[in-house]
Amino acid sequence: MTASTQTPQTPNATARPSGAPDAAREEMPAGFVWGASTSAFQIEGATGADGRGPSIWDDFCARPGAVLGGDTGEPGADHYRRMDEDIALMRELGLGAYRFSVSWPRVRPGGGGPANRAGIDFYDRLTDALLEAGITPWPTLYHWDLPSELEEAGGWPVRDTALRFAEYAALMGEALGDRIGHWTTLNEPWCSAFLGYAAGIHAPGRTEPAASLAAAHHLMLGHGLAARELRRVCGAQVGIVLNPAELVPHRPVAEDVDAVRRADGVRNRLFTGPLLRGAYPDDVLEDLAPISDFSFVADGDLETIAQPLDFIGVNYYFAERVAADREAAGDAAAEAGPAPALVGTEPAVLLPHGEERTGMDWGVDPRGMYGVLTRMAAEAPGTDLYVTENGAAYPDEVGPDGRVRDSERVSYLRDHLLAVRAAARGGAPVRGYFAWSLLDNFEWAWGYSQRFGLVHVDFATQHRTVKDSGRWYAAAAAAGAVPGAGAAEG
Ligand code: IFM
Repeated sequence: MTASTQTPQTPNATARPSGAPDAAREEMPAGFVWGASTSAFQIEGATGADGRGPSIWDDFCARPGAVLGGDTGEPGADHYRRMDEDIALMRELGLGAYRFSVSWPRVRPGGGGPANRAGIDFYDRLTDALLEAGITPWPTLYHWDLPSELEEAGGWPVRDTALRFAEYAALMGEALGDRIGHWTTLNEPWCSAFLGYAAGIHAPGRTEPAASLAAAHHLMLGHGLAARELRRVCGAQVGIVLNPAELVPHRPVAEDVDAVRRADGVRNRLFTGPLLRGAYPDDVLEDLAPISDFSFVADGDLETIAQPLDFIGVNYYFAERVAADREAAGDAAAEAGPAPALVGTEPAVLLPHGEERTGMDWGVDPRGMYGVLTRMAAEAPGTDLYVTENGAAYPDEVGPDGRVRDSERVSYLRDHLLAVRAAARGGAPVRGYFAWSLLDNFEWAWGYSQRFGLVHVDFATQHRTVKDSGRWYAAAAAAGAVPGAGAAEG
């Protein structure tokens, strides 16, 4: 099957699809990178191919009730076998860069031990094919698929996992480093630590608050060690991808404002403290003292974690309101997320923010994008920022005419890109934007029920159809601008 040929218009500067930048367009800064992101477990499929080992997500999917509909990493978007078709789609969309993740269990199946040449070859071919297509490859080393053997040995709560991660980083640096300009170590370590080891709603599905804090520390230690290894073997730019939370008090009262401080401590400052300043914030250590004494922090760890960052990746989807407790949240309490994800901040509850909701029931609030970028710019002065993920899930369908009219996604992307532009104009050094996601894919505990792609994937046939949002994004990228006003149309 070839990349979608059904789209009635191929975007270019003269023939723009509806909703594309026009006279009211708003230009992005010169040199701005327009990309799209994916991750290995979410799109590759081929979980048993060519010597790939099992990961914690394969194991989690096999647990009854863990993933909606019993969905698994198969078939994904079958990208492992359709890489060429997908690169053709990226060209069709005019992407300047493609952010993908390397599957650790594909290239080093046991986490430690021997490398798997066939797995490395896949990323080698992907890198070459992207470069040949004029698309800059942006690999992420860890997007949540820890090799099962390492979880059996204790997982991220155990220091050894960070050491194995650094070895794996060196392996990939040696394999691809001559062609990679930007590496990212971890994707959203907050999710790995707290959704995986405290809330238990992501792999490995553990509900151990103390272990989740050790996991957060060892993830960051792994980042620091990996950054050193990458610089040693290939000297490329190295960054990390965070998902900073934009938190607002539910009510303008002292209790909710303090609940924001506590939630911000675990969601944001637990990571930015060590990464940017080489220290855990005092109030966070105090809030978390009943759970952990942080004795897992060894001499020298904080210096290792605070490696200089060439850039920071920022993933933003939605903002949240914080209420001091369920009583303070009132009727909204019914909407609260899973309490264990708020390790150390209970009884505070997080609530969706914004009138409009996406398919994930996430609130739509582009001001939060402006907020996280300007805050990160202030906290890490002089460090380049990239929006490494942003997007929305909607229940897209291919119409009888072969089109996917996803005007809500067009609006979402437009409004968030305008917020990015406002942050850049305000002085935040935002150098690029990667839409999440290139393809519809496996949305973790939600299985295949949520579609984030610019490109629709029929998971039964693997047929790809560029959505209206994909054509809109292509036109925006070609123009280097986003519409300034006007409703998005299908
Ligand atoms: O699909 C995920 C991605 O893997 C990490 N960031 C958020 C996305 C949407 O939930």
